[in-house]
Amino acid sequence: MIPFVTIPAKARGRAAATGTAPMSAGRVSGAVILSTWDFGAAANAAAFARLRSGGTLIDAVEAGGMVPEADPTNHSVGYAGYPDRDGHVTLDAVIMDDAGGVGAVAALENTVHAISVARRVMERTPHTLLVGEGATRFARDQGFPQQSLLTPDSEKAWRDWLKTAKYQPEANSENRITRTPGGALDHDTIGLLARTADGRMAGACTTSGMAFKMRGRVGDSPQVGSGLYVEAGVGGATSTGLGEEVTRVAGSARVVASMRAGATPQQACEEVVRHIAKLRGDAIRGVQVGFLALDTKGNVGAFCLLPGFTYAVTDAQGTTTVLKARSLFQA
Ligand code: SD4
Repeated sequence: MIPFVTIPAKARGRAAATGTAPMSAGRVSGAVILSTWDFGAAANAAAFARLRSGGTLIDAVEAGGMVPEADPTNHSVGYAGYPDRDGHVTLDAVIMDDAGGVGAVAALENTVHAISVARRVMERTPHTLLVGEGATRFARDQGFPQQSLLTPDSEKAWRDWLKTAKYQPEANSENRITRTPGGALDHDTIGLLARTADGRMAGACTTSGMAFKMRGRVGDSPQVGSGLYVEAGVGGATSTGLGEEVTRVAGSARVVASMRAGATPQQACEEVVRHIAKLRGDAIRGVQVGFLALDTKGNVGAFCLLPGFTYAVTDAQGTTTVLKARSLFQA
């Protein structure tokens, strides 16, 4: 892991390095908050603030996920997410604690805070996952406001894509837009893991999924064991990148299983990435997949296929460091 930038006053906004919003001092004993990408720094700040004000771990990871969901400059989570190939923005999210609590939504529409709807699924239904029209109806029933998620920017990107791709389903189409395979704009789902001094943990993962996907496509993010997994006494893991490659191997559950068997979080992340590479061979050329892991002692792991995956770690003092994950392949 390569130190990238340290942010003692927690950052707000998309780029951690440019964050300026200071927060009052205060520590949360034993806290570690870990999230995907540099914009995770702002999410971590919100999660840390929630813990510091007496919130639970679930309150914290929900608060963290809500930050990129509301960010109009983030085109892969929540509001302003890139739409599917028919022009509908559909959101996927999951939230999970280490006591068997799980809630998720997939293909949710017209609702900014998918992570909060996922939490309601966990807390107010006997189910763990609601999808599509049913998820959207549940969001309305629960009082979440109806709002179009498509913005002029995301609509323009979709219309440009339609001209070139001619409506053909395509994995990894983000690379057409960013031209930086592996980087922050290539599949920038947010996955968060949080831990407190007592070794308890929770996690959240929220995304608008693959840009210009087929209608109805759901990736790894809302699927327990793929985009997120948390287990009491062991730790948690979350993923980002091309979801199909994670789902194929139930990636986050595999990371946690490795840790359960004695691997460190770093070893566990490396094992699953190497497994995907071996399993898929040429099929994953130019594809980004990244994993983060956190064990109950607060040790962190990160590994990915391609260079460019960054992540944010916040400690008990509330200091956030953005790091570059090591990758299996060079550019
Ligand atoms: C998914 N991992 O749906 C998520 C988000 C993403 O391109 O990276 N999309 O596959």
